[in-house]
Amino acid sequence: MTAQDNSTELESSIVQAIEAATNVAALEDVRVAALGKKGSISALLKTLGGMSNEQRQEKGPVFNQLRDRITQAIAERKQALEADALSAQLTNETQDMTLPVEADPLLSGRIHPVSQVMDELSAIFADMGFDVAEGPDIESDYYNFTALNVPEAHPARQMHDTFYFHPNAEGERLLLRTHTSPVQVRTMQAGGPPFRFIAPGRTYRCDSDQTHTPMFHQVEGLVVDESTHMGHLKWTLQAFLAAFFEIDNIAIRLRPSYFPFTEPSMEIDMQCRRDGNQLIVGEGDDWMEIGGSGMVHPTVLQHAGIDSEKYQGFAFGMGIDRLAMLKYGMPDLRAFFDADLRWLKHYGFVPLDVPSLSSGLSNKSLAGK
Ligand code: 2NM
Repeated sequence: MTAQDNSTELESSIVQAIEAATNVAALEDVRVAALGKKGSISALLKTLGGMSNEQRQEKGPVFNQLRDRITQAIAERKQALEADALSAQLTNETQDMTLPVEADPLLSGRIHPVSQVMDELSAIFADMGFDVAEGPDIESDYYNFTALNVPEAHPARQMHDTFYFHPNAEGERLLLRTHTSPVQVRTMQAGGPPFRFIAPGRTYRCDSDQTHTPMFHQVEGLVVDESTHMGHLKWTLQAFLAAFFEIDNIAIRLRPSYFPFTEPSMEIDMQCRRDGNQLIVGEGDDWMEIGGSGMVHPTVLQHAGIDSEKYQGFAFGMGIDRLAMLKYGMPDLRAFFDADLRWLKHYGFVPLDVPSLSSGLSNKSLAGK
């Protein structure tokens, strides 16, 4: 038999072995048997040394190409096996989320304080007759800015504040919403007045330091009717803050400010007292800023398809992460998103303690166990 015939036969037997390998370990054995130091292809290449110059010039390229083909075939088979293994794993490890809770909830699993506070917010505002509205995290420039009366040259539109995507097929640059206000516009467009709802959710700004994370959570509220006025706004905020901080009364102060989507616009300050490192809400004669608010700008109502001659309303926005820090005494915002199980065990909530106004918002009786 010539060396040529020999190599053809060798190739087909190795290719067969590659195809027969059903896992990465078996394929590795095939690779070592062929390309390893003592492998069959290595042995074939060694025969070049004993050949005449003429023979070697003919067989050299043939053997080397054979080695390259086998190397490639093994790499391809490896990729396919790894893909199969991953999809098998993904199929086998699915969880049936509809199964009832069986394990003792005290054993593991805690509700993140942000989720807890979102549930508390929803319970309080639901009690005041508010619906909960949601919308997409990925937004258009129109819903995030234009519909909200944010001018073209507003600093928030600049790259350093807003996360923009690359332009899509239509040349449109989508973005990660910088506030939940687009949800208000979408919700108003989808229905008709009167409106009374909150929009809690994730928001994104290109900002990262001790007190800012690039992803954070906001709750915004909106009430629109024929005679909604700032007195309603002030009562709503006061009632919300008292319920949230689980106190009888709290003074608030609406301080003149500017937002493009409201006129007039006011910062919301709440009464507090500083005692060393501790902050006590609803007592004392200090103030702490907790959010922004105002009467919805007529232009925003018009973008939302609402007759701004007939209807008016108020809106407000607050940071959920900050509300959580203030209520539950967590000092560092960045730890919220570190996914550190020790932190979650310490600050998290027991899953079956669902906040409600009747059973208590923050039932911490089982926490820390
Ligand atoms: C804030 C402060 C003031 C706001 C306005 C609107 C909308 F869509 F109705 F115009 N939603 N939220 C608003 C107003 C948000 O956050 C600091």
